[in-house]
Order: sequence, then C-alpha cells, then structure tokens
Amino acid sequence: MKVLLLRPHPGNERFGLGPFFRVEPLGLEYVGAALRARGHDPTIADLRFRPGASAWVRRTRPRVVGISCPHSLEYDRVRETAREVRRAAPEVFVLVGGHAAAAYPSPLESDGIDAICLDDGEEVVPALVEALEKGVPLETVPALRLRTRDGWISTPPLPERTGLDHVPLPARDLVARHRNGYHCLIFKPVWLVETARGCPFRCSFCSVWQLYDRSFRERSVGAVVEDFASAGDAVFVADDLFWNHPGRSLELAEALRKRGVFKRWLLVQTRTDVVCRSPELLEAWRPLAKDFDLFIGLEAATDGGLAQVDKDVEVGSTVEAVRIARSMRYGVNGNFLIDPDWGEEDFEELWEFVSAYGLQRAGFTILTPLPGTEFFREIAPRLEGQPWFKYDMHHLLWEPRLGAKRFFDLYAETWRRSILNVAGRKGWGAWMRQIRPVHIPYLTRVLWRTQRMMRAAAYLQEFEATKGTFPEIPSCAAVTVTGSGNPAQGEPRRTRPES
Ligand code: B12
Ligand code: SF4
Repeated sequence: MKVLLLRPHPGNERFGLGPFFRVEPLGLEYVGAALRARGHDPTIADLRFRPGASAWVRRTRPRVVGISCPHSLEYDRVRETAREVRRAAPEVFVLVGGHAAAAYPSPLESDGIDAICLDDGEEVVPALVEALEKGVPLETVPALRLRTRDGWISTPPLPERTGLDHVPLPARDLVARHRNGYHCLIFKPVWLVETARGCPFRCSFCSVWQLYDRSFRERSVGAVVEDFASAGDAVFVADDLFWNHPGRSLELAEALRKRGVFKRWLLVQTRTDVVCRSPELLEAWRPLAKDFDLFIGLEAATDGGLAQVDKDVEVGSTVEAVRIARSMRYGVNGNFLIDPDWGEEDFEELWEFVSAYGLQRAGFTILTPLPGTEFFREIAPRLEGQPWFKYDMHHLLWEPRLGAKRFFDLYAETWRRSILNVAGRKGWGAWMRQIRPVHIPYLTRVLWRTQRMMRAAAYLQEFEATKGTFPEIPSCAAVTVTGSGNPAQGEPRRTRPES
C-alpha cells in the first residue's frame, strides 16, 4: 500500500535553538523501514523544506497519510496539515504519531484526523495499514486513539514494548533529497542516529520517562555499528540518555573502533552523574570523533533548584562532570531552566555559576509544564486557551513573580551572556572562522535569527499579544510546580519548596 509520511514545519522557531538544529525525521524513517519490510511503499516528505502537503498527496496518491508531531508546540500546525491533506484527498486515512502525539493526544482529536498512534510506530503503523488493506476492524490495531461514529476510543496497548532489534534500520534513502539541508550548529549536513530509547530517571519537566514508564531499551551493538558506519561524518545521537549502560557503551565504543568508524563531529545527550560515574566511558568514546560535544541537562545552579525538578543530583555533580569532560576535550553544552517564580537574586546566582564554570555554551529555557507530564496535568485546567505554539519553553504561560517586563529583561540578559550573543564574547568573525565559506550565508541567517533571544521586547511582544485571550493567567504562587515522584511506583508526590 502507498503511504505518505509528512514532517510538517513546526510553525514556531522564533525562539530557542530550533533554527540551529534541523535534523532528519528519524521516527518517520523507522516507520518507513518497517513498512517496506512488509512490502508497502512509503514516501517521506519533509515540509520544512518544501511546504505543500496537498501537492505531495496529489503526486503520490497514498491510501494512508502519516503526520509526525514530536513537540507539543506543533499541535496546531499538525491539525492544519491534516486539514490540508483531507481537502486534497477526502478518502485518505490520516494518522498522526510522534512523541507529543503519544504523550498527550487530546489536542489532535479533531475532524481531519482518523487516528493517533500512542506508542512507537514500527509495529503499529504496519498493523494499521494491513488492517485497512484487509478490511479488518481498526479496533483490533493496538495503541491507537481512533475516531469512530461514537467518538474517540482507545484500542488495547501493545502487548509489550517494541524491541529495538525487531525493527529494521531507518530508511534514510527516503530523505536523501533533503540531506544537505540537515544541520546542527556549525555542522552541515548532519545525520541523526538512535542507539537506545527511553530513560529511567524522573525529571519532573520531562515527558520522556512518563511516556515510556521509565523503561530504557537498547539496540544491539552490531545494529548500531552498521547504522554509524552508514551515516555521514557529523552525527547527532538522538538518545535521551547516552552512556546509561556502562558495559554496553564500552562494548559499542570498541566495536566502532574496530570497524574503523571515525567522525568529524559527534553530539550526545547525557547527565552529570552518568559522566561522573564512568569517566572511562568518556575516555573510550573520545577517540571516535575529531570534535565531540556533550549536551548535558544542567537545569539549575543550586541543589535546591535541582531537587525542585527531581533531577536527583547535586550541583557538585555538575562541577565534577564539567571538569571530567573538559579534561578530555569534550565540548560542554547544556541547558538551564529558568523558573517564572524566580526573583532577581535567582538570576544573579545563575549568572555567577555560568561565569564561574565557563558555561556560556549552555542554553536557557523557561520551566514549562509540557503536556505528557504530571506537572502539566496538575495545572492544565488553568492553562486552557493558551495557544500551543507557546509550549516552546521560551514563552510564559502565566504572570511571573517579577512581572513579565522585568522577567524578560533578566531572561534576555541571561541569553546575552551566552556565546550566541554575537555582540558578546564570541562575535561574527569567530563564528565564521569555524566554517567553510560555502556555509557562511546559512550560519549568518541562523545566528541572525537567534539574536531575537537577546531582546526582551521580542518576548514581551508575544506575551502581551496572547495574554488577553485567556480566561485566567494563574499567579505563579498558586502553581504547584513539580510533584512528579513516580506514581507508578507508589512514590509520594512532592511539591516545590517555598522560595
Ligand atoms: C531530535 C530532537 C529535537 C531536535 C529536532 C527536532 C525537529 N524539529 O526535527 C531539536 C534539537 C531541534 C529539538 C528541539 C526542541 N525540542 Co526536541 N527532541 C528531540 C529528541 C531528542 C529526539 C527525537 C527523535 O528523533 N527520536 C528518535 C525517534 C526514532 O523517535 P520518535 O521521533 O519518537 O519516533 C518514534 C515514535 O514517536 C513514532 N512516530 C514518530 N513520528 C511518527 C509519525 C506517525 C504518523 C506515526 C504513526 C508514528 C510516529 O514512531 C517512531 C519510531 O518508533 C526528542 C526526545 C524523544 N525521546 O523523542 C526531543 C523532544 C521531542 N524535544 C522536546 C523539546 C521540549 C524540544 C524543545 C522545545 C526544547 C528547547 N529547549 O527548545 C525544542 C523545540 C524546537 C522547535 N521550536 O521546534 C521534548 C518534547 C516534549 C513535549 N511534550 O513537547 C522531547 C520529548 C525531549 C524531552 N526530553 O522532553 N528537538
Ligand atoms: S530530562 Fe533527561 S535525564 Fe531527565 S528524565 Fe528526561 S531524558 Fe531522563
């Protein structure tokens, strides 16, 4: 059967690092590979490069159109894309999937959409396509929210989580025409590789562990080596938690070395305690790339701040991890969370920490209740009416303690202290010297866009424009911020300590 898989434009990349990272739609490539293995005929269209879902529908004449929705900020854009598809071909079956769709599907339960995938797509999508082909009732297909005559219903979950070795490697050829457009920071083109899925930790702002019930699944070493070997020389590893399993990580480094895999650039995401626990892993991996960047969830500059988001580490771990990583010439990037409940002194504390440990390569996001988290469930009723594009961790969803004007002054000042500020410690010239001349126009465009993040007025404008449309913006003092614990394990919910 012909299946068209669409990656819409996210719709909101005005703030954040979106413009700096445009990566291949790896989830769709896995779904595409699984469909091919069952004899179907998938096409992937990346609408971030060439908009026009309807043109793709007319060209490929699919029976099923799958639309990806990895981020909550994309719900509205995904619904629009579904409507466009429906207008072009009223008879096609429209399916939506991806992290945000699975973690919190209700905003997608709309007329233009027939089903939402609530789990990984590699098993569910072929099962759905085959049910449509054979005329089998769709209620028998697992892990779906399904639109029926009687409203939306849930089908039974998958009997067990998909084993990553039961699915073929991603069908990267389906996005070959876009390859030169995929980029991360100064590297272009870039490949996205996944070695493991899920995370056993429990950070309260994160929807990953909550979707996967803290499970962690690995692909076998042989399969990962094949995937790395076939990827190009700049690789972003999509795993939420790299080096989680020391034995397997060492084995993987050794197998890659034996296979002669050596990259120009690697980027992996991990935690400070993982780095501190196993410096030998960093040692084993370092020779595999010329430049090797870490993206670490730094989150807070104080023990209290880390405890507040259930990070389960202390600041000493940050300091030590940064020391270890730098001693082996890893680039240290990461992210800090800025709480709308902060006072002036909290910003100053963060600035001092960033300066003391030279963490100017980190980014700064606003602590946001992301759909799919307990944090969101607790305050969702008071957030009703907020446009989804604001869930990008750069917008305020309620009035901050300092008032919006002062908050954004300090937030913009925080970003001005980062290396993205071209009027700051790393100027245009220094950025341009790192790249090939052919990429100068691209980097100029991307850096130009990120300069908005240094301007308080840019944030304030959007805050003011959307604030009046809500029935009530809760006062920050009334908001219980974390309280995740792990209900599945019977842990008590915790609320944020008074600041
Ligand atoms: C790569 C990535 C990015 C990249 C690129 C994203 C892009 N636009 O292409 C970058 C770095 C730009 C990025 C940015 C952001 N990201 Co992001 N990102 C990821 C990450 C790490 C990996 C995604 C991935 O490729 N995984 C590997 C593939 C194989 O898995 P998958 O995509 O889930 O696909 C499977 C299923 O979902 C399903 N599936 C996927 N598509 C489809 C489609 C159909 C039709 C079907 C049926 C099934 C299906 O099948 C696939 C195979 O099983 C995820 C973490 C995660 N675990 O998902 C976060 C994640 C999606 N990002 C997240 C966030 C918060 C952000 C930012 C807001 C962060 C920020 N600080 O600014 C920004 C937003 C940028 C923007 N304005 O658009 C959150 C989303 C939370 C939420 N509820 O919204 C996640 C979950 C991370 C987290 N720890 O919380 N991100
Ligand atoms: S933020 Fe990172 S470490 Fe924390 S639960 Fe999410 S994926 Fe795991």
